[in-house]
Amino acid sequence: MQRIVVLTGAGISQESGLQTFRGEDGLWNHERISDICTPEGFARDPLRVDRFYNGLRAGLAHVHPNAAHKALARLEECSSAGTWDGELLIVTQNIDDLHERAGSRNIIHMHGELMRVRCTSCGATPPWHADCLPQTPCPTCHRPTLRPDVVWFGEIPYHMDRIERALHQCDLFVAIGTSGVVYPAAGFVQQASTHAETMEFNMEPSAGNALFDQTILGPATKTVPLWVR
Ligand code: BJW
Repeated sequence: MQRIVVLTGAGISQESGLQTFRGEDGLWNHERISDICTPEGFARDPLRVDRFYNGLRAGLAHVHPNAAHKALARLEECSSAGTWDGELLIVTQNIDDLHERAGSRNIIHMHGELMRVRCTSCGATPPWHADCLPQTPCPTCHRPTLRPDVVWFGEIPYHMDRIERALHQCDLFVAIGTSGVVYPAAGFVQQASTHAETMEFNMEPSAGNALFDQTILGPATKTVPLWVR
């Protein structure tokens, strides 16, 4: 049985029409990270942060999974159908839902999900609704303590125990479309490379490129389907 962990970043959704963070026309070129992507920024101006994520939510409604998302979903399907003796876990840093819409099921959103909100009182993560505001009561505990279900800088990403276990047990670690500058995800290749093969798919070598056994450069919609084929 082959165990594969695939780490995805904003680059896999770029050809669906979603902006990456750090590219030439990246999201961070128009916003200060400290205003949007930190708990302090949200405490200072929750409406501004809400506006930012509402803009991303609106954009998400108009995009579709691309050939790279679909290729990964097909690989998982081969495992369920018994035509491949393997197991695929997608660990995505992305808050979009394009992997799910492509059909992937074994997936961890380590940085949260755009289409959910999180209650800081009870921890519930109900789906986001258009009338959700920072003062809206949580549907579970009724306190007005909802925030975007997004992991900001200084916060601990979700499901780290499960991710660490999967990295420890995998035979192949693949990173797709991530710049390799944000930890802990940027450190996964080092953890996996003690015992597993490692591969990177990107437009250009990422920050951690020297740690990968193999690099495949090019747009993910071309390179990933060729690899999965
Ligand atoms: C294509 C393509 C195509 C384009 N085909 N490829 C100093 C040293 C080390 C660490 C730290 C430090 N100071 C602070 C830290 C920690 C900090 C950190 O890493 N900071 C660095 C910036 C220095 N990390 C944290 O705070 C994290 N928490 C943490 O560390 O807790 C401690 C802890 C952890 C574990 C256990 C115990 C304790 C939290 C990080 C939260 C990140 N959140 C964000 C925002 C969420 C969503 C939102 O607001 O919209 O997550 S930031 C942003 O960056 C987002 C992304 O998921 C993340 C990574 O970005 P990604 O996906 O790599 O996108 P880009 O744009 O950077 O790159 C795109 C890539 O695609 C490029 O390489 C392109 O070439 C490529 N590409 N088109 C293929 N078509």
